[in-house]
Amino acid sequence: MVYNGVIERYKEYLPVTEKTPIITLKEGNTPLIPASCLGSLIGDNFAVYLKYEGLNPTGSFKDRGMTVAISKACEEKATAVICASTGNTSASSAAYAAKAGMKCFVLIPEGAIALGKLSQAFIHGAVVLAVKGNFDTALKLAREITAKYPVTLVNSLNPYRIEGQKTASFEICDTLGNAPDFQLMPVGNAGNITAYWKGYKEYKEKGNSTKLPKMLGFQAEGAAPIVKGRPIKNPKTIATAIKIGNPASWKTAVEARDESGGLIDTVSDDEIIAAYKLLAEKEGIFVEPASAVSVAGLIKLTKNGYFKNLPITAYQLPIAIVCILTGHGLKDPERAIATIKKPRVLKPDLKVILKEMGYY
Ligand code: AN7
Repeated sequence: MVYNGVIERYKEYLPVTEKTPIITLKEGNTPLIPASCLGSLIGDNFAVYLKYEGLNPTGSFKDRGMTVAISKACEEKATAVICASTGNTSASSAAYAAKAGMKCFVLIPEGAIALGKLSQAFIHGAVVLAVKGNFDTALKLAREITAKYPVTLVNSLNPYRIEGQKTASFEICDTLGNAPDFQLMPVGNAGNITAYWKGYKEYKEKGNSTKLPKMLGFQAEGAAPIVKGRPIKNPKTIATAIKIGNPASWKTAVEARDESGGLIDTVSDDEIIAAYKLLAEKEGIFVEPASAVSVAGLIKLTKNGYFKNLPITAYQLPIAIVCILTGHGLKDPERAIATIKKPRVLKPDLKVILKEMGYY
């Protein structure tokens, strides 16, 4: 069967009708990859999977929400959209707006966007407005603009974004045959954890799964408002995608945590980089730093004994753990280059090269 994107696949769960023009780049249907190396780290009773959302059309999970937000904007005859963004939302909105023939404005915090994301917004023809300030400042401005002018906000405050993003939880259930026992993910503006939790609950209500996962969210130590219980004025982390000090969906993230019996914790930048390298070197998966947060969280909880102390008999084995990898590594090539040793430049001499390879 031809795959036509998340709206067609899950339309009975989405706020669309026959009248909705479907603007799609065939997002979704991303692989759930068994992580053998990470699995062995935790123990025999566990199976770890990676939901590789970096394989969406613009390289991040945002496309799931954007197809619904832009399709509905189109249905409502909008001609322009705007978002504030740490990068991925701007890339996605620019691409989907281009497909829909709409104007796209993006407000970005000056100097804080990874190169790949910025290039996407530019090449898709968005009007890129760099603001002196952080993401939270940019989002406030975007909200003010959309309250007064005929421009549709496509940040995750737009409920259609959440609706689209919840399809990732449906895919996980469809692939595993049930919901996982634990789901780990990064938390920035907190729309995605809100979307997954909504999706898991709806799928269970419809009888498509019999359980709900514990939602385990992670923020970067220097940008952890939910963990600290207060907004952070100057958030700091190398994971620029989640450098957010006052998440818009704070309340619903806390609900997801508490209703599921999960947690929201921090990981340090060093832990993020270690997980980033481990994913690339041991699992063959290149993600951006914010996405490595899920795996950094998994390693942290494993070290803390979180999984060791579980009442194993209460579970159907193996216990399924899913880490969400939200964005592709090529989004932030500069971070990858900064993380590795620079290659030495060699003479074009066979002996010299073979020596470097360890064969001579
Ligand atoms: C790769 O693009 O907020 O908790 O403006 O790009 O739903 O915000 C991006 C967020 C995780 C956090 N991983 O998701 C934006 C933006 C990646 C991201 C998140 C983002 P939310």
